[in-house]
Amino acid sequence: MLYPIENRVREVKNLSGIWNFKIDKNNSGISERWYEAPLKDAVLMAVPSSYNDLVTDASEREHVGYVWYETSFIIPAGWEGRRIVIRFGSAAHHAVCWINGQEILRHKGGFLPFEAEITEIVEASEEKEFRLTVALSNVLDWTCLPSGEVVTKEGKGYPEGYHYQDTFFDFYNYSGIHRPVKLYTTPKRYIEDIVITTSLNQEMTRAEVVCRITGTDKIKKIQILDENGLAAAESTDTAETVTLTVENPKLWNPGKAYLYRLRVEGEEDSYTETFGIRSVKVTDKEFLINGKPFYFKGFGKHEDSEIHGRGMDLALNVKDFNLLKWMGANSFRTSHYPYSEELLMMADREGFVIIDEAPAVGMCFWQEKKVFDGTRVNEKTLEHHLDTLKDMYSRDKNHPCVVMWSVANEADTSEDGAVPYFKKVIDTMRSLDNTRPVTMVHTMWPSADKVSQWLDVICLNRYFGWYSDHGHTEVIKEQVTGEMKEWYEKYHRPMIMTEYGADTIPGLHKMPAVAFSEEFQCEFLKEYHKAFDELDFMVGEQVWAFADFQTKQGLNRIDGNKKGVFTRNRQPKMAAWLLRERWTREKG
Ligand code: GCB
Repeated sequence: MLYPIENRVREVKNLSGIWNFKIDKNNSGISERWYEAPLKDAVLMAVPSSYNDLVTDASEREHVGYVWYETSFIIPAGWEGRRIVIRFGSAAHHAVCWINGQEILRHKGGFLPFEAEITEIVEASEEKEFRLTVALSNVLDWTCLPSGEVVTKEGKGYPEGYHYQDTFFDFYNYSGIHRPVKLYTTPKRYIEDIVITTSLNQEMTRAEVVCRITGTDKIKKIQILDENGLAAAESTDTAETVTLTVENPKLWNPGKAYLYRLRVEGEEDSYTETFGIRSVKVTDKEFLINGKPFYFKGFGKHEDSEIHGRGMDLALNVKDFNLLKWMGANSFRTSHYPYSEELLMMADREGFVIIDEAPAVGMCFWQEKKVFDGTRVNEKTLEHHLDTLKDMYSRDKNHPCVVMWSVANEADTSEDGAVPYFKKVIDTMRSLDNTRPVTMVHTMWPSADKVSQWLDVICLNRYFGWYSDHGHTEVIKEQVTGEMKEWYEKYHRPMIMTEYGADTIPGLHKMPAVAFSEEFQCEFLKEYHKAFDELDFMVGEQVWAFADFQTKQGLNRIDGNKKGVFTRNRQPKMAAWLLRERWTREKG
């Protein structure tokens, strides 16, 4: 799947803006065929955004099931004879879309794009307005990623029909059309996809760029352009797969990005894809980018902010990147779902290194309940997981910033049922892409884990001194060291601490430090760092979390998770300076 672009033969119309919106209180809209006529009693809603924090009524914020979106558009006269596609950047979690009452697509999954060709059902005419209706459900069950359960309670003490959406992950189940909705055109014969794979010779003086171009158009010419627009290589080979050679390539490096463009000219269509030339390799103790050891310094993040919820926010992305640079961070993980394409494009340009994570989170009850014994995760979950990996790969494959895939966060990999499940998941990821390492992020302890033999890097989340021995920073160093060594001795893989952090109330100061104070967050992080600095197989540290974020309500969540080094509004806590001091020094 290619990102919609504009050029001589392609146009894009962004439908983002104020749409009509209606909560389907009884979830009866589909059976009552609301899509056949303009929505009645609709209110206004911003697209893209989550709707949850824009409404004023708690029952609307927490509504379980369908909400309806509606807008209208016209097709410009110049689009006559073009192929026309509608594309959603993402919508959480299940979408059904109609144009003038005719169904055009259905999609499951809240974090990746989906599209449908609509050439035959729209026409270019100034007088004709087309009504786009979207029914969007936020229900999560065990066939979804992330998974969830709708809980119903009956009997004494509960109002009739009482139910709510339960989730097993620590972020709010924001819902809505979260990323832009676009109409775009291509010529009738078109370029459907471009897969760019680069490899470098030993001396890094020559790059082979393999381009696989699919679609219905006949390709006439492909060209690699450097940042000055000069051709670095070109070919008129019309085969589906063409290999170009770039002599003395300028490499995409962390913090020092260099981007090439692949311009593909077909008989009718044309598309320009941005890419970078870099190599990624993993040894038993190192993560090498362009042959040099790379140490991940950064965070686990969320797409989350006040008002917008999970809605794409370009200003927020710019602010976050500036804060990351200020701190000397070089990387982040898209915990716990693939972030927007617009954000990855920025990371490509800024030279940020990204661990791209699938939305498989919450598959663990720390052995209180089984997950992989067929009662929860099931065949349909696996099928959807594999489809999601395919879609994630298909969207993100050409981004140089993406250096590793994470197929899941914190699954119970001690269960026997997890073994065939993750074997299939990891194998699928590898068969899609053999140029990037594959990881998954663990909460399991090393002696119990049964799947990491198939991973290239071991990523671990640990909260010693927080969820265990709460408040006791003095145990951290020994516990981190002991456990990291155990993992290393078992698997001999490089390791990244992908989460470590403590909830911190901004402005709460305590001397001596106690939990939740800014001083405590600093002391806590320092103890982890003492351990990291002595372990030669560690290839990174990513603090949990970049900024405070919203979660579901819970006794240990006072208006969300407060482990941010920045507040939700992106103001620094004391720990921001500590990390800046550490990460702007030579080695982390
Ligand atoms: C974790 C999860 C993350 C949570 C974090 C916490 O292990 O991966 O989603 O937010 O712990 O703060 O508890």
